[in-house]
Amino acid sequence: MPLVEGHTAVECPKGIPLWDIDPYDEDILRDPHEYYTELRQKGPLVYIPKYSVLASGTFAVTREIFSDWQRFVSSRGVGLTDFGLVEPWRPPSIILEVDPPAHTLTRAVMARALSPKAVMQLKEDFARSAKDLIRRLLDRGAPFDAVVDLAEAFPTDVFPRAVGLRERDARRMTDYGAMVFNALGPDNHLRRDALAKAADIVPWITNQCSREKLLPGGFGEAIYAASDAGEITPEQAGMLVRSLLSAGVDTTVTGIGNALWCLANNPDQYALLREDPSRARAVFEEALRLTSPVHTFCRTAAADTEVAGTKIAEGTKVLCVLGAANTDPDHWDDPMRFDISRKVTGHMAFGAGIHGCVGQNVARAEGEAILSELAKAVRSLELVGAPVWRPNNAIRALDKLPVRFLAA
Ligand code: HEM
Ligand code: OVM
Repeated sequence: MPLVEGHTAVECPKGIPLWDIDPYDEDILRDPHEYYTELRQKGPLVYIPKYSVLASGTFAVTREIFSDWQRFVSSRGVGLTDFGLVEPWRPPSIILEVDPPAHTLTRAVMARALSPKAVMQLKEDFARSAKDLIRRLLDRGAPFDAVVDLAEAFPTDVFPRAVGLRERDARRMTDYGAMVFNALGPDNHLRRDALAKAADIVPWITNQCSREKLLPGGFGEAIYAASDAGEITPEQAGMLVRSLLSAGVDTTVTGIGNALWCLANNPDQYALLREDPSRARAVFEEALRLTSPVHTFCRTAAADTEVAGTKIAEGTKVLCVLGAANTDPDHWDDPMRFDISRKVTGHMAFGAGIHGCVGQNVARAEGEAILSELAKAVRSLELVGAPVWRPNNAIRALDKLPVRFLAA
């Protein structure tokens, strides 16, 4: 069987549309909503010949595929490469890129390290850091780029401390996330340019995952405690710390940046947040739904199967377009509206099923901390230039968000 983008080439299944589009075109990655709409309108599954994949954009079918780890596996990679056929660019994640039974234990260890109690203990530190950062931005008194100076600055301050990293390098941390997510896409410029930085970044990241680099009291030590208890090996503990550094920085940077973009564009909703800063959690959640920081993850069909009446051949890669599912009008009322009062539970920005984001409470704690301190200290946030999006094969993130703060 010939390969396309590292997976088995498949024919267009009978009865579904063939769509000549490149979902990884940089213009689409910057502004995906027309693509999302057309994808859903064509039906629950479409065939994209350029990459020889299926794509799913309706809420119902995307959730069905994500919830069925037996038919739609992660162990063959959650990007376009089929790990059963082509060697991946780095050793696979032992939590994201495995299926049960291997997944069960590593997931349990990670879930314990990131438990609600562990997250609760961080709240004070997150709030203090958020307050200081907003105060410094107000004191500057001039417009600034909310991507670099706020969305990146906050998680790259609090998250390394939460993990217990002795060393800090904000640039390598965010670039590693961008690399991991770009690597999920096809062999395009984005992927190549990102992977060109691997020689500089990967050894640094690997080094931070060793036990000697971790301070007591953080997520890292909690993971190594499981190796002391004989549940996992020390090598596996290091790999789980690598997962934190892969998944825990660029995602929250993007979520916070996108939430600021939503608020800057919707002053009426910002006014609601200012009235009651405890709405910060709802603001963050609705921003995640509307902007889906991780726009796409793939699954691979483990055997011949059928979804929504379509026959799917073993080895088929399916693009699960979370951004499209989260704005499906068949599931959401007025989906393009940023409405912090809507019932947003069940959105797919954190995925669904057994791989659903294990760090979601950490992400929410960060979002809540920064947005509630913002609401308390900033009367208005004004756009002073056009926002610019930064294309990435799996992340929908801003590159620039020029804003001005007025003190409350
Ligand atoms: C899994 C999104 C923050 C760690 C996932 C998945 C999504 C996601 C969609 C599902 C992957 C799949 O099913 O293939 C996000 C978003 C975040 C965020 C949008 C921020 C707004 C975090 C943070 C951490 C984290 C802060 C670490 C503290 C992980 C890990 C997995 C995961 C380890 C793999 C879980 C598994 O496979 O069982 N995330 N995430 N994430 N996330 Fe997050
Ligand atoms: C990992 C990981 C987990 C979630 C997301 C992610 C693609 C990586 O375990 O390395 O980014």
